[in-house]
Amino acid sequence: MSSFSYDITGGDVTVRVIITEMDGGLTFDLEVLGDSGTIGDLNALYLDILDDDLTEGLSVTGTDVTAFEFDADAVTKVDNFTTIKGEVLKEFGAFDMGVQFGTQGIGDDDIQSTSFFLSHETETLEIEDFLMQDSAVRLTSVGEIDGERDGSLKIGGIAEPISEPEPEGPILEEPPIEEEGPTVGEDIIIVEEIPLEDEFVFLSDPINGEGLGGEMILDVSVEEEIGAMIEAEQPLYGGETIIVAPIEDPSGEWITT
Ligand SMILES: [Ca+2]
Ligand SMILES: [Ca+2]
Repeated sequence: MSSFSYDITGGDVTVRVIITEMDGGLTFDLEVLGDSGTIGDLNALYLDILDDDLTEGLSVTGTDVTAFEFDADAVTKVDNFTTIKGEVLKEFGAFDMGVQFGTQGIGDDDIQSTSFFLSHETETLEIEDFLMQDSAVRLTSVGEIDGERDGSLKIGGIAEPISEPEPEGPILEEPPIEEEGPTVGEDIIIVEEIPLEDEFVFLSDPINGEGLGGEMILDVSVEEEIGAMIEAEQPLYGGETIIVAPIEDPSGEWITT
């Protein structure tokens, strides 16, 4: 699931927009962040789309959506109370689409967050359609949280990702599993040095060895090598993970050291 987030900030208000690919369309999640203590009632989101031709065939659905407008390079308002005319229009030009939320003012709805789904009748929409495109929000009843809320705002910006777009799906890599023989290498964890005289020692497979008792995988050459080292009273693979059992009862309880 590809997704990216961007912020539109102005007049002490920040609106975060998250665009996520879903079912061939795009989900837009909007939130007035409120970090600054100033909020507003979300009235409309205006967007440019990379390919103007896509404006034919778009449709939008959402709980708070009360109207929308699609018209390449020509959208300056959805409703009279959600117009984007003024400085934002001068700076960014007319938009390709506008989506209106709720009703005017905060009497009926004070929308601090909302979502809608945008789809196209024939094309699959992708986050790239909106990445780095112009974007604007219209808010009314702007003011301090629990304060007067008597301002209004039109703010615009570029849909520049806050961080890199998320890759498609989670990446899960299975660790390689050794087919045969114990693994002796840097993946082995040092747990404890053990005295060797009275113990019967095998190297364990770090993936499969733990708690395996007699079922551990042993390479014949390693077994012989360990046997030779025990005979010669040499230290055995000092500092590496090993499984030990008392020599008098090698099939008894195995301890990972
Ligand atoms: Ca355009
Ligand atoms: Ca409202």
